[in-house]
Amino acid sequence: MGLLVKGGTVVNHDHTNRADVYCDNGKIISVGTDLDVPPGTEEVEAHGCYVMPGGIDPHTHMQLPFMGTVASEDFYTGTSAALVGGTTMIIDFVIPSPQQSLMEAYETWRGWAEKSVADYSFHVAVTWWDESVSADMGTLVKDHGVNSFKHFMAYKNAIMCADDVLVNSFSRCMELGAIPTVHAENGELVFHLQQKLLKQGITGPEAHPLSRPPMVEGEAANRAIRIAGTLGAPVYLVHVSTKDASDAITYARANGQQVYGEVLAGHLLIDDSVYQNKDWATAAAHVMSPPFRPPEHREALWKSLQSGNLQTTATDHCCFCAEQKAAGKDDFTKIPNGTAGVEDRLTVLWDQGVNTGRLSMNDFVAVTSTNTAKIFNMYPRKGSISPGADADIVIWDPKATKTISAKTHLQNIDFNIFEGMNVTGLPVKTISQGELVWSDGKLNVTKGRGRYINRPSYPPVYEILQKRQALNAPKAVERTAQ
Ligand code: URQ
Ligand code: ZN
Ligand code: ZN
Repeated sequence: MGLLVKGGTVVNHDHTNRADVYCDNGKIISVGTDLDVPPGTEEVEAHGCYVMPGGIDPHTHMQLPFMGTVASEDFYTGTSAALVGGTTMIIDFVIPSPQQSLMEAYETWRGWAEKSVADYSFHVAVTWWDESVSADMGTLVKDHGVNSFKHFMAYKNAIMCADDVLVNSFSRCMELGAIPTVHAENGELVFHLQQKLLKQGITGPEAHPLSRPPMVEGEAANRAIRIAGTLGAPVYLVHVSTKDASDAITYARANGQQVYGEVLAGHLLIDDSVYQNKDWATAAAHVMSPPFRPPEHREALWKSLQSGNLQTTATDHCCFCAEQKAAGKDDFTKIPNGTAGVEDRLTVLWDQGVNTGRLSMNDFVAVTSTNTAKIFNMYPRKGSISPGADADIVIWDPKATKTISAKTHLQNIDFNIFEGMNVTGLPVKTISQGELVWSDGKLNVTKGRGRYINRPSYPPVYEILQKRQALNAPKAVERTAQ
């Protein structure tokens, strides 16, 4: 049975117009006024609201096994919270242990994700290297719709990649038409600074940002960009948190390099004063990597987002409750890294982005949905209100208000980094796969309704890069025999 979204104003990344939207069989059929729809079509009221593409969060970690525990949010509760917040798709991460087959890890995560209630896809992390990793990357691209591979430059003695792995894997990505993505922090420097701080007897959460100062991100960001540039590969930097890294991206893009940057809602709103909180648990609840930064970095990130030098927003939703964080009571390096956000991303970005004039509504759609769909080659199936696109829609009431709190959020974590924030503008209805799943404060989903989304290889960037490579192909010097 179809749905007719009536009376709203459609906001896409590139235009805004008063239009109704008719959906059927999970797809958008038509957009416009006076639409011809079958009698008895269910109507969804959108007067006074904006009708936008459902949010896509390119960075989540549902039920991630990490630092001796498992993230408290699983794929069912996490995608439920996402839908309530207007996000209709997540891209999560398969993170093989070093020496673990990528295919084996991929099958494990696919099993975990079957209980999802919203659409999902996976970046696959390359955490070690040999020919079998290269082969598995090929299988994942060719047979499983993976077109992005993650590399952690941090987390020494765990999942950290040294430069040789980056060079091998970025090169393999180019052969396959996949995009390498990186967590850019110099893991050797972090490890050194962590040991130094512990020796100085600084063991609390206040040491966390001291062990990962902005230059630690700036160096790694620059290194990843240079490695990719030398190889001719694109590169996508996740959770850019500093002016250092966003400047490196801006410089590379200004010189024609295919570099993309993602910024977290948390890094756009929160600064490093949280680590000075006298309450240990509150300070520890904010321990994530990269850490929250001094205010000047936050302003630089907004400017980069406004200027288009950062293209996507995410949350890095990776939940650990108080008793899990307490593992690091006497040693900050043992506090599981991660914070939540999948339910609040759109709301806080509307409040601090659109309501303040930093972002237009079209910019908002671009950075919460469309740009991610384009970079990871799902557009216009995802990230668009247009005929043929998936019927993933958020109906936004710009006048609705609420106060964000862990007491009322759906996320399976006992803390909210946006606690107490009064916001104006809310997702009042969410349509996923053409079904009205969130409305009137009620979530109506069945476990397992979420779909795995294949992302074809050869994202748009590759046509450009292949032409360049052909133009600049090296030529041997012809020498006459002496
Ligand atoms: O580094 C990441 O993105 C994962 C392990 C989540 N934790 C975090 O602190 N960001
Ligand atoms: Zn990360
Ligand atoms: Zn992450």
